[in-house]
Amino acid sequence: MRIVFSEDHRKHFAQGEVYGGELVTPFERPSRMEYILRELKRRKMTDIVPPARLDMKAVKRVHDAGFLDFLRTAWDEWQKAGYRGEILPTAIPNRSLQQRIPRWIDGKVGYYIHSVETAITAGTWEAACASAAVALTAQRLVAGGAGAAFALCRPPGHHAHDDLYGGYCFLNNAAIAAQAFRDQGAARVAILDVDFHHGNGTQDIFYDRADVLFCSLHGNPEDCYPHFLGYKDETGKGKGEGFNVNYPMGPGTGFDTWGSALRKALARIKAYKPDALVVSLGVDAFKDDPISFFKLTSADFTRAGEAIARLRLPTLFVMEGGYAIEAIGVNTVNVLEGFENA
Ligand code: FKS
Ligand code: ZN
Repeated sequence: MRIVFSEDHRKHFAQGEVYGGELVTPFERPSRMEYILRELKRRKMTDIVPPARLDMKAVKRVHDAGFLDFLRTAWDEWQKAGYRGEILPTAIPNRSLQQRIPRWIDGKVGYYIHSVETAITAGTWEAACASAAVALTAQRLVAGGAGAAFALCRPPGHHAHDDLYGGYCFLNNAAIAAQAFRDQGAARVAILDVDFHHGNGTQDIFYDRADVLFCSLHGNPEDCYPHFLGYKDETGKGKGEGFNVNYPMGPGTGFDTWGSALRKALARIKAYKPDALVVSLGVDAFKDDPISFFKLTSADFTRAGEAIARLRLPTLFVMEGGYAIEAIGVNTVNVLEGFENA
């Protein structure tokens, strides 16, 4: 399988994540990529290429222009304000407050963020752009007939909305790639999100559209992040009614339950007859993941890859989460190998 990867992911490494009232070293850290690359090498999956230059027009198909300006200039404005730390919000325009975009940087941070664990630092914009370029380059390979490709993206993307960041995500790599398939002639695109966390950003971006089907397997939002989206009764709106499918599952869920949700999602995708499939591939459904509560084993990830392969669709895998870092390589590559060997 062709793999696309950029070392520029390293430019995003915040020192702090807000977790349980502390500032801890972020779970989403650069070394995650090293574990995945090491395992790819060990299994002789060495067809790894760097991304082409980022096509910003493709990013603008999904993201709001003001949001992109904000991400690009936030660090400079934060410096100019004289702040010494990383960018974290103070006030957020929840419920009864005005939804206007303020002039001052603190106001803009609050306006464009949805989850405060995620800090922006000096290289965040460049790293996020490199990650989107990785997704778009791998998307081109699949559109060009490669059959499948793996976009080894970092930072991840599925929690980013058109104009909101958070949950370690800035640009929605999977959504940008799905939209690129559409813009290059695919009539219908399906997105399968198997990350432990609901892909709230991806859902929201395509919620009122029938040309992109979104199916997500994740922890029940009543029990875990992102808390405020990902319920079963969110089925799409307007033309998009019926084209959003959530499979929330509770603490302790193992492959018996998860695998049958996967089968249902795959059946829904098959019935949709998409021209391409984008898989938001997080491996935090793993039993030892430090911030999740599913119980998948490493072998289960191979089975998931095999099941996805049975759709026989042009498939783009886009890396999302996974924080049990000694196992992240094995689990990720198991999905890819399961897919290839099916
Ligand atoms: C747990 C706190 C959880 C945020 C979790 C973000 C998850 C990110 C992800 C992604 F794929 F985007 F990286 N805090 N007590 O894994 O979904
Ligand atoms: Zn996740």
